[in-house]
Order: sequence, then structure tokens, then C-alpha cells
Amino acid sequence: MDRTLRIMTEDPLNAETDPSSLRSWITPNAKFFNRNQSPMLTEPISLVDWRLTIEGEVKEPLAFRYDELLRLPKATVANTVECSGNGRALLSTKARGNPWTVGGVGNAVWGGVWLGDLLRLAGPTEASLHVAFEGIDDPSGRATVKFIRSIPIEKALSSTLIAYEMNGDPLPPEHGFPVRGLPLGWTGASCVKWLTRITVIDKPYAGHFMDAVYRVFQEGQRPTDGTVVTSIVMKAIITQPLPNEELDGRPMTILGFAYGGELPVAAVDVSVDGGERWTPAEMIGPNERYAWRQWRYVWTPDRPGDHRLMARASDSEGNRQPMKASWNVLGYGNNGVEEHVVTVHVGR
Ligand SMILES: Nc1nc2c(c(=O)[nH]1)N[C@H]1C(S)=C(S)[C@@H](COP(=O)(O)O)O[C@H]1N2
Ligand SMILES: [Mo]
Repeated sequence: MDRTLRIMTEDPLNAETDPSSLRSWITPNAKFFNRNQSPMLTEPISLVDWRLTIEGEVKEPLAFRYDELLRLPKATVANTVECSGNGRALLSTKARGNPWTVGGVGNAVWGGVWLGDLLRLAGPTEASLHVAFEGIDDPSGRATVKFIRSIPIEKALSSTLIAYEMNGDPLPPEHGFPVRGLPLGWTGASCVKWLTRITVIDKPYAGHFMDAVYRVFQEGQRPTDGTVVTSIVMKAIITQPLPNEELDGRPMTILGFAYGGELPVAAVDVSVDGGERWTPAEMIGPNERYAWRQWRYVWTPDRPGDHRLMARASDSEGNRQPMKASWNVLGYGNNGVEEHVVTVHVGR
């Protein structure tokens, strides 16, 4: 594993990408963040016995070998994955969970087959309302229950990939080899790794990882009273310069990304004075439906001293990300605008 990742826990491995590694549109596999509920498998899964099964509420249950999946029509899609708890550690009021800052996010070009194609082969029925993903990881983690997550049939049929390739390579073991579910634009929580069983059911799957976590709820509420985390929420991040970086006063490029999950980001505004004045950034690089947009803003500091940099994303209807995110017990979806202080030393 890449040692530039900031490790939060070793076992299970939870590590975030350093912002300095988030300056290209593609996040290299070795630098992609890691999020695991349970210890990872020590051996890569053997393809000899491995099958991807589709069972439950379907006309004909199916089982695919790896090479069979590879022979089906291939889809290639860019998709940004963010952990639901990314940004949690930046909340001013603390929330429970891994202390993600900005690096619980990455963008990759994924190869695989459309889940919709597989489901249509199996034949959905009237009772096919949710699709549950189950991986082979050991349930011996802290939660001692299997990481099983379900998504609504509409999402499964319209825009969910069963990914076997990440940036042109077979899915790396730590990112889910042989295959993972990938509901496009949704947070990592729905992107089940080491996927082996797809069960079509007539209601959302009931279990720890559906009902107790990945819900947005307040103190005093039950998790099940809260809404289920689905799409990534809209935000902009600054990845150059780094917070507290010392600059020499020459013109420099502020770089970052903006992403909104299922909601395309239309624009990013930048402030170099702590939010007083905002100027549009320039969008650069690829523009793909479910991938982040890179942006840049060339800035010439007008004086030495501290400067408060900020970036704020908006959609095509002009809705902007909030200055401050609405708090929830597990700190999900923190898309508040971050203040990024840098110090300029002129003539150094
Ligand atoms: N089988 C399995 N899949 C999983 C998880 C897990 O613990 N087990 N963690 C999920 C969470 S919460 C996230 S954010 C993503 C992280 O994917 P990555 O490690 O490839 O970045 O995987 C998801 N899929
Ligand atoms: Mo996550």
C-alpha cells in the first residue's frame, strides 16, 4: 500500500488520500482511499470457485463465472466515489466515526457490466423492489455482522455498474477484486466490494448496515427515523495549495475538484478573502456525468500575510453548497465550505 495515504486504522484498513495526491482527474489505484468495516481478506479470492449469483425475486436465478462476466457487453464509466463520512473531522461539532478530512474521495474509470443487463437476464418480477449486495469479507469486524447493503430497483436498473476493472487494471484486492457493486454517484457505502451474491428482494434489506448506520439522524432520534444515505452531496475541495502552506507571493494556481454525485456541478466560485468576494473558477479537464470536475483559479496574492481561500460549488439551477453543512449524529455528507488558510511571504 502507498505510504502517502493517511492511515486512520490499520486493521481494518481505513486510510485517506493526501490532498497532494488529488491533483489529477484520475486518482491512481494505489493512492485511492481505503475503507473497510472488517479486516480485509488476506488472500485474493480464487476465481475457480467464485461465482456472482443473482437470486431471490427473479424468474431465473443465475450464476456467472468471472470469465463469463468478462465476455458480456462491457461498459466503461468514470465515477467518483466518496465515503459517506468524508469531511466528518472538519465539522465544528464532533461526530462519531473515522476522522476523514478531505481525502475520503477518489475518481476512477471503471470497467464492468451493467447490473441492469444482468437483472434483465434473470428476469425481474412484480416483487423486485430492492437489490441487496453481499461480499465475501469476513463479518468478524467490530460490527460482527456482514456488510450487506441494498439499493432500490430503479437505481439498479438505470445506473449501477458491476465493476471488475479500475483505471484499466483488474480491480485491486483492496478495492474489491473480483467485482464490486457501483451505483453511480452514490457514496461508497453502497459500493459493496468482493461482491458474490446479489439478492433481489421486495423491500429494503434489513440489517445493521442499512438500519443502524448510513442514516442521517439527530441526537435523540433513532437511526431508522433518519433518511438513508444515497447520492454524494455537492461540494468543492481545494487540493492545491495545502492548508497552512507558505507561498512566495508569485502568481499561483489554486486547484481543486467539485462533485455532486448524481447532480452535475455547473460552476465553482473561489474566494481569496474568507468569503467576502467570489469569482468563478475555470473548469478544466473531462466533463463526465458521474465524475468530479477539476477547476483552477490563477491567483496573484495582493499582499503578504495570511489569506483565507475558499471554494464553493453550484449546480445548473444556481443552488450552491451550504457554507455550513447540517449536522447529524454520524457526521455524514459534510459539504460545508472549508476555509483554507495560506501564508504569503513576499520577496522570500
Ligand atoms: N464488502 C465490503 N464492501 C464495502 C465496505 C466494506 O467494509 N465491505 N466498505 C464500504 C465503504 S463504507 C466505502 S466508503 C467503500 C470504500 O471503497 P474503497 O475501499 O475501494 O475506497 O467500500 C464500501 N464497500
Ligand atoms: Mo464509507
